[in-house]
Amino acid sequence: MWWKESVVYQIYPRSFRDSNGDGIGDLRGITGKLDYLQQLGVDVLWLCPIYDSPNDDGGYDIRDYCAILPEFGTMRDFDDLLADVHARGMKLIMDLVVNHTSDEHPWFQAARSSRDSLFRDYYIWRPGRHGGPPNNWASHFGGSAWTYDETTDEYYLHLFSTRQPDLNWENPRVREDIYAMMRFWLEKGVDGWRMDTINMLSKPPELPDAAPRAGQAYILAEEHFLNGPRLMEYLREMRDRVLSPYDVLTVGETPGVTPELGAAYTHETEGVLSMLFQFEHMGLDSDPTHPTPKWTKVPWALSDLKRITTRWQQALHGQGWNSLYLSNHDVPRLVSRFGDDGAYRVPSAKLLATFLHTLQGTPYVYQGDEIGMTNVQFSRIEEYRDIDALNHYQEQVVERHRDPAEVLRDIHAKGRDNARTPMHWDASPHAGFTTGTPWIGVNPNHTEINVEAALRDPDSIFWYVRDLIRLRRTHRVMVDGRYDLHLPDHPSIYAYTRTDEHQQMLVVLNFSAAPVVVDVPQEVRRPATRLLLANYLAPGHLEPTLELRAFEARVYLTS
Ligand code: GLO
Repeated sequence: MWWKESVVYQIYPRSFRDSNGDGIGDLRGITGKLDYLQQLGVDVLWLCPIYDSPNDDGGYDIRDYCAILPEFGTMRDFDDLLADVHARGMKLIMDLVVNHTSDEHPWFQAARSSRDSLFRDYYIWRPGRHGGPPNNWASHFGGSAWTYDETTDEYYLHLFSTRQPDLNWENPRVREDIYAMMRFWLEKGVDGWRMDTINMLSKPPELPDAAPRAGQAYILAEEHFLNGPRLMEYLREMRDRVLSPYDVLTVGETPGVTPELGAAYTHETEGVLSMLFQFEHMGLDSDPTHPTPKWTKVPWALSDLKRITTRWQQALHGQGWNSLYLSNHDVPRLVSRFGDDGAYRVPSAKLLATFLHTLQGTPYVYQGDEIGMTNVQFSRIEEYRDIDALNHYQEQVVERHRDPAEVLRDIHAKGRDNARTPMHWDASPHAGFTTGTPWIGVNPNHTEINVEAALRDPDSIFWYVRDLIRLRRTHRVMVDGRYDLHLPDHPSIYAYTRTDEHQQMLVVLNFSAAPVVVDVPQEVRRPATRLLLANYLAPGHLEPTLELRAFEARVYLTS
């Protein structure tokens, strides 16, 4: 499986690089930066949606699955990009967004025109109940998951924005049309998909109410729409009917998946996906008792990160395959969230990269993380673009009269725009992203944090990540080695080994700003253990006692 040896780089096209000065990143912008990506050493690119879309939700609302959004370029530009990627021996995967379409998709236009439309059943319609929506489900972006449609006097379901109606996967014609669309892209030569919210496809047909919760009119009914009754059947059908003749990577976005389910979905022989994105560690710094946990921020505990990571590493070893990620376009910047974006930005970003690249699984680098980009703090809500943040503000400030400064604090800490500000190429006014006016503000710290500066500095995060990627290519144990946790109860050190029949790799990470002295556990003290990589200058051999500085990371190898 080629994708077990790969490192994926995620591109948010709108914010990567603008080639024509309209302030919006585009396909030619990406093609122009392939040398840079190749220099980093990644071999798979994942493009967030580039399809024709009214852009209500950053392109995750698709109007035409087989056309390119004009702001991003043309199909010709796409073909050129794909050819150039392949010519370099790299691969390209797309975003598959098939839980829902845009409300401007011709299927939905037809569906909403009449109850007798041939496309009515492409979506999920229900009559209202007691003058309100059909059930108590909440949308991920706030409010009810149902919108009333006057023309036909029924409600349609949307787990996301009102402009993202959910497709009805029960309908075999929907599935056939999606499969045909997938074949279109496969025939062009794409190398796979990241599958958006793929474990939401199957809803129980009776659409039961979610268990009520005090003070909440609408409830995120995850117990009903995640991993639903026919999900495995649909994914098997997709595998057998579409994917199996092709050697592609599929990665499912699957919130609410346990390691046991994860092992089943990604199983070597019986599985339906190459790998998946589990979400347990994304909830580490949220208050789960709050009605909308994702907007809360609580201190996170290293013991939880160890517990979650260890379970996933062990459950999938020899069974399925992990994806490794700490960031993406939906969550804050990893260094701001799990590291220290102040005094220890560089060492903590390197420590987090070490963690990401030395576990078992396929690492995902989100654009800008390789130079340690940080969260952004816009001071006015008008500067934000993300529908989720804008809805949250509207609900909390306008409808519930909460203090605007407090709500902006939530958005600073957790908002998706933290990851969506333009990529920093250089120190010039728009960070070398565009010659025009960027669609969203550039983080002011680009004068210090940018690609040009990183390439010039031999100690930069960029070169460190490049080294980690190289190690994966030259050390098989990073791909196949079994994971074992050491010092399980240490409050600030995360230590683990990766072991195969030839080698053992020892990773020791100080996840705190305080220096720590730690005795190396007996079981990993082996003669001739040498230092492979570290984020500070460190002795070349493993000593019985280690003195680790703030966010110090060391990787040792025993052959
Ligand atoms: C995560 C997606 C997110 C989209 C959503 C709707 O859940 O990556 O960006 O808003 O899935 O398609």
